[in-house]
Amino acid sequence: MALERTFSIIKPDAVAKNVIGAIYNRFESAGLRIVASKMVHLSKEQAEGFYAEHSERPFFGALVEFMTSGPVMVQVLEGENAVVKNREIMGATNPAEALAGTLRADYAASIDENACHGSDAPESAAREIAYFFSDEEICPRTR
Ligand code: RTP
Ligand code: MG
Repeated sequence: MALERTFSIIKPDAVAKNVIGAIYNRFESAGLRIVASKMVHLSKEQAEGFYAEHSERPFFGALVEFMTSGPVMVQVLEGENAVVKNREIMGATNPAEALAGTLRADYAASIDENACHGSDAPESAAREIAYFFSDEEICPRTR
């Protein structure tokens, strides 16, 4: 299978818990490569735009407030089947339902503060990557 890219966020709760390195280790151990990365503190406008598909949902205000509560790490992950693989590494949205050994089982406190984001399809991955990174900021493997 060809290489695929997905977009990932380590959310403010996980950054505050000081587990960026531990989470990067999970990605790398699963064969995903970090090909772009930066720390950002999202503005309200950035968070609202990123989660625009959820703007009519009852949890939208709380989601935006949480996502702007502290810095996040945003990254592009590259590898075979990267979208699905990252979702498997993350576990279910609600940590109470996440399988043992997944990021959300290990690091998330609740469905509202659930440690990480991962694109849910190749199309959303392309849109989300472009939301945060220019082409020049992405450094694919060369060796
Ligand atoms: P994400 O987009 O953050 O990777 O999470 P996801 O695909 O697993 O879940 P999604 O349905 O896209 O929801 C986005 C975020 O909104 C919050 N949420 N709260 N209270 C609720 O019922 C509820 N449902 C979703 C979660 O924080 C979820 O990550
Ligand atoms: Mg989602």
